[in-house]
Amino acid sequence: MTFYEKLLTKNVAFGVIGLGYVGLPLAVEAAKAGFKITGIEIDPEKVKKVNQGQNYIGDVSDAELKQVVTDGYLTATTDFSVIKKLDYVSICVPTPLNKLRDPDMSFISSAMQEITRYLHKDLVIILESTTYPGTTREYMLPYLENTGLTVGKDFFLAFSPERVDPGNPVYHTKNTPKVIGGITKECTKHAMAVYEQIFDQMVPVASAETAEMAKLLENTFRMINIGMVNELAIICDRLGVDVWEVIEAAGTKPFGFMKFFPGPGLGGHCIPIDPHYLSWKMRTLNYKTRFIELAAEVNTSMPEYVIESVIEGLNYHKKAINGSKILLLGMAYKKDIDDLRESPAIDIYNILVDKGAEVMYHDPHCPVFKLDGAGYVESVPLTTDLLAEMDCVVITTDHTTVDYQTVVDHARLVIDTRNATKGLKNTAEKVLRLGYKGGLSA
Ligand code: SAJ
Repeated sequence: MTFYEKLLTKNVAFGVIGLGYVGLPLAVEAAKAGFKITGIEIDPEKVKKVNQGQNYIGDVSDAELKQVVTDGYLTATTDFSVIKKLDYVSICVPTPLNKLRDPDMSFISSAMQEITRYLHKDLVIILESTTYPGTTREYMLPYLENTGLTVGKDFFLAFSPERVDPGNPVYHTKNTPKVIGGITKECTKHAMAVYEQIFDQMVPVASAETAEMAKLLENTFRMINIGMVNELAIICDRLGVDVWEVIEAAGTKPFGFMKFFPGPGLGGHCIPIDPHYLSWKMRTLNYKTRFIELAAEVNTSMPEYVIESVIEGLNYHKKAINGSKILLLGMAYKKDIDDLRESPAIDIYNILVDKGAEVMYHDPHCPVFKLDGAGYVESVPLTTDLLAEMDCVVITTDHTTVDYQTVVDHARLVIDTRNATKGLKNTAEKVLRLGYKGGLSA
């Protein structure tokens, strides 16, 4: 049976390495498209859950996962040797930064070592993990060509960036346009052949580097604009202008503008991380990516800027941070999710503790978080008595389920880094909003 005949009859064996927030949704969508999928996952707990049809990823439907597993379309294993029998394998492993804020390629490297061990004729390999431009050609291809096989002839290699937006109610894996670029045109064609049966819209581009750069542009665009609007908050604060009103007013422009909002800093596993893959790569080519470095500088300075507001607010009440009782509302990196990765609220927590404050937090989505050194901190129940006891309440994440009018009514001082108290009553003497002190100092 030729490759294309196998394709038409869906007799293509598809593998996904890494069953996380990217890999599991991809595996389920491929299974729903009629492909027999093998999930290759190093965590035996995840393997066990998938094989029992037990979901652990918010964006995956429990019923759909159970269905594709029961119908035999999706199985999971820790055994990489299944690659011998696969026609396709997509790599969906983490690409974090290491302690020096340089790319940590260890996850891709281990996947490549395994794929190389079981590489065979006609295997199609697609990398989905966000990485620096050149990874597919310079980092991954040598592993494979060391076997003596030739790319674009004996095997096919492409890059197709994941665009999963956890919790997005509209855009999911299947209906988000999918960029894809191969090492050769033949690679793009082979990689597209299956993907176009899984995703609603494919966007083939000239090369793997083009696809790698497209993804980095998407997230660097966000990081830089958030940095710009964070600096605007500092500027408006000094000018005595309400930055939130400025942004809403500018947002009425129906073209050529996109709203971003200031915040306590930049969290998450994409936006603060991905641009550093580009700046790292350019450093190796002796080029300084000035916009990225500057935006990173502004974004990472925001927790300290929030602390300045806390000091200003406590000062108004003739209090020092040292010995004050401070409640952080929200520990997750953005609202209505339970993800703590790179959350600026954790930085703010640590700085306040270092300055001698008695700090506690309430987050309905994050019941506990791990301190850098050792130990854990648990979320406290949010009560009016607790609010009344606090010298300062900092709104670090604006989860929808918190009643901010109750917070303002019972707290003595509120530092609002998310404009969550906009339009509420009794804010004048109590609330300092990021980018507009208004109130206290007016
Ligand atoms: N943030 C601001 N101001 C803003 C927007 C975000 O301070 O105007 C902060 C958030 O509070 C958070 C961080 O930036 O701490 C990142 O927020 P995000 O809204 O970018 O959310 P993420 O990290 O979940 O980003 C993902 C990305 N998806 C992928 O990489 C596939 C990103 O490309 C999406 O644009 C984003 O979701 C989204 O739009 O929700």
